[in-house]
Amino acid sequence: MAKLVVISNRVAVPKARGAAGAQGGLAGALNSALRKHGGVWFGWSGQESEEGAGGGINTQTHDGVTTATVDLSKRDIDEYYNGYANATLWPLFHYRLDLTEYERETGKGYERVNEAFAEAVTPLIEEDDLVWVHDYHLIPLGERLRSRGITNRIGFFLHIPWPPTRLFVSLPYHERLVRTMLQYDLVGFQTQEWLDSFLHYCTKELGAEVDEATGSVTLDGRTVTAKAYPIGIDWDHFHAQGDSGESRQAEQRLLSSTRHRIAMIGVDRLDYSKGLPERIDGIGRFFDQHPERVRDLVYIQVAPPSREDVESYQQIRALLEQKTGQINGARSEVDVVPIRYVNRGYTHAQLYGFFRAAKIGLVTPLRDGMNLVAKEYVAAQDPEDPGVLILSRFAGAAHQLEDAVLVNPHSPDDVADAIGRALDMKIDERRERYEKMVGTVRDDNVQKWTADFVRDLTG
Ligand code: ADQ
Repeated sequence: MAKLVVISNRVAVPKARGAAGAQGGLAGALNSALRKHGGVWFGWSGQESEEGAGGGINTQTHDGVTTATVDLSKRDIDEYYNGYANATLWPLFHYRLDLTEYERETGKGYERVNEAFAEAVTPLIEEDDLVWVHDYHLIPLGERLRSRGITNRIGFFLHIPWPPTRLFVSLPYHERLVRTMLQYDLVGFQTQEWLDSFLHYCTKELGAEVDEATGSVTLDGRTVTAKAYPIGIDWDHFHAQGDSGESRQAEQRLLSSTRHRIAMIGVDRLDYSKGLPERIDGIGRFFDQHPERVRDLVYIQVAPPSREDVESYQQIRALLEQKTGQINGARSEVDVVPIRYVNRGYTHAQLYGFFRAAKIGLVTPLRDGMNLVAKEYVAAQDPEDPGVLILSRFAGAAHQLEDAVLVNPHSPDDVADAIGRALDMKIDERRERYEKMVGTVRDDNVQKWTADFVRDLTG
């Protein structure tokens, strides 16, 4: 069986046995795929050093999986990571032209780091290895590997949306970027919608020959297959977390602190794509329309900060604090505070407990490649007395979870109506909706996602 070489911006260095449970779904699934095939996981260590990626590779092996990491220089982190990846590609791919920065210098930094990654990882790739590159940080990496004579099968998976052609063409050198993608053998997207946008671009802007039925894209004599592979959660691992004392304690803690009120929960990285201020507006609208229901409902927002070096992320944090403060200021009583805003992360075991205690899960990104929180919320429900998932139509997950209460996250009225519906929903309807969703959450899990991609990459 061919060895697998996984390449991503960051590497989750596997902990020694016993501590492995602390890893998230994606890291766990990639680790198990790497263990199965034997393999290497290459990427940035998360550390800054003066020499950067040229300073050498640090390798570690645990449980049959080798991780190989390089550091980045301050300039690389500024230009490649905070700059082009997170201030240009991330907002653009989430349809936020208003937040997208176009700087030639950061674009050069992006290409420089991709080149340095290719240089560092090439000696690790042996004949017949399968190479799997992840996400928007590393789009041109496959082409950089090809230029070094790597002829192995190379696949790429995009974890975030692919924007419509009309938005995408605002990116300077967009054609150059997409042409590099045609150097892969397999390109994966989360949903058919993002795949369609990609194929549309290839047809209209590159004049490529596209077969929509098979996803094959041919240009200048090279053919790449593009296909949708919806990512899922690690169902077994997540349920094992739910069985722990830590999880039950978290559930009890939430239940006893909310007492007669129904808890509604949101768990998101603090990111403008997650629609947090818009969500708070929807909750505010609900309380405006039903002031008495402040005694029925408490909203808990768990949002640990991320990418704090990027200005738009500092702004979103300030805006969220301001909006939450306004509602709490206007509607709190001595014994009732409508919104609890928690600025930290929790373990998956604790999140499982919170999800189970919360009778409404509110997941309203303005745009999201998939959104695993929606799937985790469903997975954590009590089948006999499940809660209600309110889900944005613009999350990739909405394509699979059609029986959630789907909302337009831009409309405070729509979100407010959905909250009212969820609060009053009878047990029969809650069960019916849950039963329709839980099968796909369980079966279309992260192991299936990994196996499907690797099977197609093997060809
Ligand atoms: P993210 O944008 O990070 O992922 P998501 O898919 O929701 O979004 O995954 C977040 C993960 O982090 C979940 O497992 C969640 O439980 C965890 N998490 C979130 N908040 C947390 C907190 N406060 N404490 C602890 N854990 C927390 C990107 C794309 C998504 C895509 C995934 C996977 O943006 O669209 O679904 O990759 O491909």
